[in-house]
Amino acid sequence: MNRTSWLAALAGIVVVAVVAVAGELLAAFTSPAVSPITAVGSATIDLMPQPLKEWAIDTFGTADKAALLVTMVLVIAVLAAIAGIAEYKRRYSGVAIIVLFSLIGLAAVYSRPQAVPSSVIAPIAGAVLGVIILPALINRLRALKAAEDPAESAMARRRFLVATGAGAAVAVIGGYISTTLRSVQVNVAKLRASVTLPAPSSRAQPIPDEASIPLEGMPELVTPTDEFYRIDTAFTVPRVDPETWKLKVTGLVDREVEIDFAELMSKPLIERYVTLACVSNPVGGDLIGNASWLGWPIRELLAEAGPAGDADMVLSTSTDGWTAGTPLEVLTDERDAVLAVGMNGAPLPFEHGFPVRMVVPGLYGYVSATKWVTELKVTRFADEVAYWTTRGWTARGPIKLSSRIDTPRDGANRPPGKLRLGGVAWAQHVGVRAVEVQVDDGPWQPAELAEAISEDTWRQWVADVVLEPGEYKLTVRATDRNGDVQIADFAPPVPSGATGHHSISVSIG
Ligand SMILES: Nc1nc2c(c(=O)[nH]1)N[C@H]1C(S)=C(S)[C@@H](COP(=O)(O)O)O[C@H]1N2
Ligand SMILES: [Mo]
Repeated sequence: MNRTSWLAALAGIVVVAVVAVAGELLAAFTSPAVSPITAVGSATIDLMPQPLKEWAIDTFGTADKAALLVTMVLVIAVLAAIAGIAEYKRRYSGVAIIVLFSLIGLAAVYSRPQAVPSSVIAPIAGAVLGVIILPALINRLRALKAAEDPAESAMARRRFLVATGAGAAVAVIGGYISTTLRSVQVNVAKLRASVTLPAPSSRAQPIPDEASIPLEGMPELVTPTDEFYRIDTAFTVPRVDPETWKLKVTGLVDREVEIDFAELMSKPLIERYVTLACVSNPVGGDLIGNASWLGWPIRELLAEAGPAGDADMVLSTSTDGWTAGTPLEVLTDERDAVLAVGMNGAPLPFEHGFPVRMVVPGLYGYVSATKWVTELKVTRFADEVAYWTTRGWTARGPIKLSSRIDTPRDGANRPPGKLRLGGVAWAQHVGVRAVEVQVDDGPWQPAELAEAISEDTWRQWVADVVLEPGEYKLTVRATDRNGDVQIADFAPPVPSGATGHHSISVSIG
C-alpha cells in the first residue's frame, strides 16, 4: 500500500468512528435500550453458528462478550479502512460500503425485541452523516494528491490532516460523552440498592458441617456470587428497573395474571440451595455453581393463572427477547422452582438476572433459568420453540448425572504414597448415592461422600489411593439415588449435555 492508500484508510476509519459515536449519542436519547453497536453485537450473538459459539464459550468462557467486542471493533476498523480506500479509488464506492454498514445496523436494531420505532433514527442519521463526510474527507486527500507545487501541497496536507484530526477528536470526545451519558441515565448502583430483601418465610436448610470436606483444591460448597459462572446471550447486561418490572402469565390459562416487583416481594418467599449447571459444560468443566436462591415458587403464580389441561410447556421470555421452554410439570410439581429475587443473601446481581430470574432444580439453565424474566407463556412443546431449541439443542434438558475431580489438578506431580483425591458430583433433583474412583483400568473403589445439602445440590467426595512412582490416569464416576451409573461413553455438550467420565493424569515420584 502506498502513502495515499494509508491516508485514505485512515480517513475511512475516522469517518466510521464519527458515524458510530454519533449513532450511540443519538441513541442515548431516541432509543436508550437499543443502540446500533449493542444491536449489532446482540444480533451477531444470535446469528453466530453453533460451533463458533461453543468455541467462543470454550476459549473465552465468561469473557466471551469482551472477546466479541474486540473482534467487532477490529472487523469494523478493517472494513472502514477498505471503505476509505475504495472511496479514493472510485467515487461513491466507499459511500456504498457505509450505506451497507448502516443497513446492517438498521436491520440489527430492528431485530431487537427492545426496539422502539425511534430506534431506527440513530442508524439512519449515522448513514446520512457518513455519506456526507466520507466524500468530503476523501476530496481533501484528492486535493493533496493533485497539488502541483510544494506550497499548495503543504496547504492541502494541512487541510486533510486538520479535518481528520478533528474527526478523531470528535469521535473520542463523543465516545466519552456517550458512555458517561449512559451511566447517568441508568443509575445502575441505585437500582440494586433500592431493593431490600424480605426475610424468607421458609429458610434454606442449614448446611451440615459434614457437607464440606476440608481439602486443598476443593471448590467451595456454596459458590461465592462473584465467582459464579455466567452464561447468556446478552451483549450488554440488561439493567431492568424493579419499579417498572412486571411479569405476565399468558397463553393457555384461565386468566392472564400480571405481577409487579412489590407484589412479588410481599409473597411468602422461600430460600433454597440449588446447583445450577450449563448444558455447555464439558466433562470436568466449571460451568456449574451452587448458590442459595430466595424466591417465590412458580407453581403458586401458575396456580393463580390456571394452566389449561393440554398445556405442557412454559415459554419464559427475558427483556432481551431470549426464551426458554420448560416442561409445565416441573414448574408445578413439588420441587421448588422459583422466581428468584435473591442470590446468596443479596439481590440478584445484574449479570445473574436482576431483578427477577427463574431457578428450576434439575434442569440445565438453557431450558429453565431465564434471567431478567418478564413473561411466562403457558403453551405446548408442539407449538413453541425456544431460543436454543432452534439452534440444535434438545427441547428438554434434564441435567445429566455427573462428577468431577477438582484436586489434584490434571498433570499434577505428587510424592509416592497416599494421595487424596476430591471433587464434586451432582444429580440435581435425584441426588447422588455413590461416587467411585479408578486408577488406570483398575477396579472401581468407593469414595467417601460428604453429607448432601439436598438432592438439588452438588455433593463433595474424597478418596484415598496409594500410588508408587509412575504415571497414572485417575477417573471418577457417580451413581444417583435411582441406582443409575454415570454414562461412560463420551458425548459432547451438543445437543443435550456432555457425558463421559472425568479423568486426570498425575505423575508420582
Ligand atoms: N435472559 C437470559 N437468561 C438466561 C440465558 C440467556 O442467554 N438469557 N442463559 C441461560 C443459560 S444457558 C444458563 S446456563 C443460565 C446461567 O445462569 P448464570 O449466568 O446466572 O450462571 O442462565 C440461563 N438464563
Ligand atoms: Mo447454559
